[in-house]
Amino acid sequence: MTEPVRFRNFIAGKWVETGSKGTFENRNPADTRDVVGVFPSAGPEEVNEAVAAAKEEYQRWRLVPAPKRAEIIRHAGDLLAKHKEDISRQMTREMGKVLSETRGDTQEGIDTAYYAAGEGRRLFGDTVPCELPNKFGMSVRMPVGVCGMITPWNFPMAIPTWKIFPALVCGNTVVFKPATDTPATAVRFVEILLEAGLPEKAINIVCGSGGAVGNAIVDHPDVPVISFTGSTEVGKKIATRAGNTLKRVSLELGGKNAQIVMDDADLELAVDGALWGAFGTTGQRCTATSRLILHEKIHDKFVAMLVERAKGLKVGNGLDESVQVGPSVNESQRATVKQYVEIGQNEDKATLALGGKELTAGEYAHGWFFEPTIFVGVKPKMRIAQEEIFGPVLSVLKIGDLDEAVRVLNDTAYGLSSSIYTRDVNAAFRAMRDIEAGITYVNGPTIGAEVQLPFGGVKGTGNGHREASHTVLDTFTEWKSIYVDFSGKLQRAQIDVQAG
Ligand code: UN1
Repeated sequence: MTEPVRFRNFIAGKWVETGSKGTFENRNPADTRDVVGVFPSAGPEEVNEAVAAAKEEYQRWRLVPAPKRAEIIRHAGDLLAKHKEDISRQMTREMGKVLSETRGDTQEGIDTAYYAAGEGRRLFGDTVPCELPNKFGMSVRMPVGVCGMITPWNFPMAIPTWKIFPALVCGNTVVFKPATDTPATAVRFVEILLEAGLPEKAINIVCGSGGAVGNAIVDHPDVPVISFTGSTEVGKKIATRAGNTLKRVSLELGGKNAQIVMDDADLELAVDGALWGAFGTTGQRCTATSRLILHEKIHDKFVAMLVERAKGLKVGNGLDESVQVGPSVNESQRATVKQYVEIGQNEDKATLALGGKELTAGEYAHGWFFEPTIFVGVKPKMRIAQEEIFGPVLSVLKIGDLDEAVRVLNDTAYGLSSSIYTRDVNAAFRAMRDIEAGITYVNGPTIGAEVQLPFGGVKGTGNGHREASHTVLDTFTEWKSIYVDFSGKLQRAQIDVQAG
């Protein structure tokens, strides 16, 4: 046995191997005999050090012209592109999704780099006329300071880049806590930022648990912004805690996304969409299709087509290019999936049309595999139609018309992504208007958002912020209104002056 690779945190410009809370191991979910690395487990001491360094650097970085800051981000994009294959392979080893998807994840990071770099020459504000003569008014975006970034394991490269690239272009500095399931990809990302020329103290990575590192970042008085992607439960705790120091908190939380298939839809196309939406990334996307809402006229035919296709999905180690569905990320995630299948059968009394079991024999013996699973006969109030499962489990519901489809789709605590398959343009436009979600696809699955459009959701999915697009800038900048009076005398606004 070779010694596992030891990874380090990067704090206050130095790589540090030790953690005040010891170390933690990261294992390959497709084969847990494979140790991806050993990581320092940090705590509040390291967070304090990281925040102090980021705060100091902020005073220099904010004065670097935005186009210069953006050049570094563009270069980071070039480096991500150069190392795309290695990064993606390590990501598959670390969290299990198939290679074609980890390549897509890295590509999303590259796209985000170039998009954010373009902002270096925009960061638009307004110029507006003033009430008084010889006076000029404008609004400008100012950086906020040290940003605390707490990121999940399901998009280990894309999601950190969604937050960190725009924050840096805006002139902020960063303290980054990645998920403990995907620290290797996060460390690689930090190495790339440094290689691209980012000042050392502008980025700090502090690996460790949510309780020790995450809370210390959230509580820190010198961190004015938190950007978090993860579960609704944790998001609520973060927002509540962060209220004590009046932080701005951008939350990207859970989903219970649905695909509607109307009776006039192209069924082959809709089956392709449902398969990809439900079982891509092993259902571990916040945009995953976890409900399928079928028109009664096509319900039985569609279920038969879908089950047939889902049966053929190849489950396995994502490093094998022929595999389509990887493992759950860890033991507890697979246990959650199993628990929901039991709820579906015993409590909800839905009908299992496919799957439902852990895969444990032969090549699956050392990983967290689960069969692609489909429930039919699901009713809107059942737990498997309401609660986020984050695994390869699809709940199928039957409806009679578009109004009912939209009502059922909206009847959850979440509102991230949604989809409708129809060839009726009127139905499509009504759905686009009436669906309560941050993202709606017409004739496409619920996954696959592009970086130039706002990403986020309504209700329990978030708190009104949007990542990606130019909308992300609202999280990482403060508006400042500037008035320049060039009249050479005191001019008083809001004081009535008699005409003449
Ligand atoms: C997520 O699941 O947290 O839209 C992000 C998509 C991807 C991003 C998903 N571009 O499916």
